[in-house]
Amino acid sequence: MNSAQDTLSSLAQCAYRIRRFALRMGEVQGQGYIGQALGYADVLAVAYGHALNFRPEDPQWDGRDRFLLSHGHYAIAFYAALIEAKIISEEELETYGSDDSRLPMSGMASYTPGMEMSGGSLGQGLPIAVGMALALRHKNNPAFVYNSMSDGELDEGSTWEGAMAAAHHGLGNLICIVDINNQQADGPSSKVLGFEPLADKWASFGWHVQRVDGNHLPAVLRAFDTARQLTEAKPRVILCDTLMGKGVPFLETREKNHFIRVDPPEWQQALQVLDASHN
Ligand SMILES: Cc1ncc(C[n+]2csc(CCOP(=O)(O)OP(=O)(O)O)c2C)c(N)n1
Ligand SMILES: [Mg+2]
Repeated sequence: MNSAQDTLSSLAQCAYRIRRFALRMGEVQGQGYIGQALGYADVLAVAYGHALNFRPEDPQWDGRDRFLLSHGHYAIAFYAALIEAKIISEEELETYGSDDSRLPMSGMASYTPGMEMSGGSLGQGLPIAVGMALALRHKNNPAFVYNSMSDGELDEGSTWEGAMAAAHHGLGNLICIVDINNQQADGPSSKVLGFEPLADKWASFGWHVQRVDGNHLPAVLRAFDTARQLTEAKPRVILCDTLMGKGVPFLETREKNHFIRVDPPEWQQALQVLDASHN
């Protein structure tokens, strides 16, 4: 195998383990934002398995790339990635969502190492990321700021204020990742508040835009590399079309999959299906 194939096969393993860890945490609580975790695992694998610069033993290292989980309800997906990143241990996922755990059900910066912001109120990540990117540039710190957000956050005015400010300030150190799963708490995003043509919208706000199949690892990998290597003084956005529940067909087709409760035997079934499709 050449090194590009090595990278892809190691990222496929990483994405598979992220899905497994997320399913295990779901089993611990019997419920959760599982569909999002399965759908976003490939993007998180590329972020934590390839693109981000960080030191697992020192999550506050000043030179680290900042990864903001604006959609705090994706915490289960993010904790799975933090395990892959060796920032938290696999054993710790057994505490997910319980009292005194460092892994609450929504992302909280003061609880979890590697969590840069407290999410929950949607649409806050991009404006915070703009401030961080400005501050890093001011300090001549070459780190990137990644803002990870959901398509539901496109409904928030603060997102577009942040987008406009980022372009105004020429923030080439800011990369925004949008998980377009066409799903929100109240139904399909296209029915709640249509946002297409999305690539044109970001471009007209002054951003460098890429739109990719967020479940196709080679495409996601290329997009992250392109975003990091561009020399233009422009913020970059990667629009990732993903499938909720990806890898577990009976969850891919489940209706109302924003927050799912799964019967106890179904967790094992989900793991078996995932294992079978991976091997
Ligand atoms: C400012 C704000 N408004 C409303 C909510 C309630 N809310 C929680 S999750 C959610 C759905 C948002 O869409 P998305 O994140 O795309 O949903 P998913 O893909 O996870 O199903 C909403 C409206 C919130 N958390 N914050
Ligand atoms: Mg969504």
